[in-house]
Formats: sequence, structure tokens, C-alpha cells
Amino acid sequence: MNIELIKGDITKISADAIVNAANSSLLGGGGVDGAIHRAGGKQILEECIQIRNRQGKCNTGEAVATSAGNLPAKYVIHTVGPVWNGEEDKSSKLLEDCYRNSLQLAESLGIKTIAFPNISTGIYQFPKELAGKIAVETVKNFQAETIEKVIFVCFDDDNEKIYKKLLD
Ligand code: AR6
Repeated sequence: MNIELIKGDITKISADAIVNAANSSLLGGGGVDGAIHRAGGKQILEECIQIRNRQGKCNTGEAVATSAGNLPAKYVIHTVGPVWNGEEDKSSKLLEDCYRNSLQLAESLGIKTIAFPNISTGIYQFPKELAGKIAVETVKNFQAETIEKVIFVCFDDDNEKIYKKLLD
């Protein structure tokens, strides 16, 4: 599995799947979630509503998939990161679940390339260094069968620096 770092906007990435840092409601929000729904159009929200009608809310650490509407990607994988509350062990495990469950769902869809934002490190205030370490370790430990490339998309300078160091 190749691991790549890109600085920029995940809505512009033409991977098979991009991951959304959503919330449990799956109905959109700010940050990368807002950007994905704005750029992808109403198709994504409609599919999120169907998922909610089927299974209820999406719990923290879990992942669900929709198509990607007007985005260059084929799928959006929506995962819900933990809100940082200082409970390091519990939050770290939930963040690890986000990455692992997203990768597993991608594999079940036969996906070859997947792009992740830095889940939980914006509005949810997870410490960026720790989040980066968890993201990179979880991806490296994943036994991939269909996935050939994972792209970490860093939007802010801090995360770009952290991921450069982690991936060196
Ligand atoms: N492309 C890539 N990364 C981005 C983009 C973008 N267009 N925009 C922001 N980021 P956040 P969270 C980065 O706040 O912390 C929403 O309201 C950003 O710099 O989007 O998981 C949801 O609905 C940061 O590094 O997500 C939830 O309620 C990273 O994406 C809540 O925010 C994550 O920041 C989730 O909070």
C-alpha cells in the first residue's frame, strides 16, 4: 500500500473514495463535512438521510458510504470522529476505529485509492500530533487487499508539518 501526503482541499481529489469527518446525525455541518456537502451537491445528503432512516444515527468510530454526487471521487465514506475531552485512551481507540472501519468499508466496495482528512483535528479539537500518529499507525497496520493507495489530505499547515515528519 502506497501512502501519500497532499496539502489541500479533499473535495478536489479524484480518489475512488474520500472520507468525510462527519457527525452522528450524518446531516452535514461545518469544516470538511460542510465543504464535501457543498461541493458534492444534494445527492450525498439524500443518501445520508436514507442511511439514517435505515440504521439511525452513525455512532462515533463507525463509517457509512454514499456516492459522491458532483465530486471527482466515486464514493464518500462518512465516519464520525471523537470529540476530544481529554480522555486519551478512550478517544484514541475511537479515532483508530474511524480509520480502520473506513478502510474496511472501502475494501468491501473494492476501492483502490482512498483519501483521508485529518479526522477530529478541527472542530472536535483532538490534539493534532496524537491524531496524526494514530492515523498513520492504523493505516500502516491495515492488511489491505484491494486498497493500493492511501492519501492523507492536510488542509492546515500544522497537520502538513506533522504528517511530513510522520511519513518521512
Ligand atoms: N479538505 C480537507 N481537509 C479539510 C477541509 C477540506 N476542504 N476543510 C477542513 N479540513 P473538521 P472534526 C480539515 O472541523 O474536527 C463538522 O461540523 C481541518 O483543517 O472538518 O472531525 C462535522 O459535521 C481539520 O484538520 O472535523 C462535525 O460536527 C480536519 O479537516 C465536526 O465538524 C477536520 O476538521 C467534526 O469535527
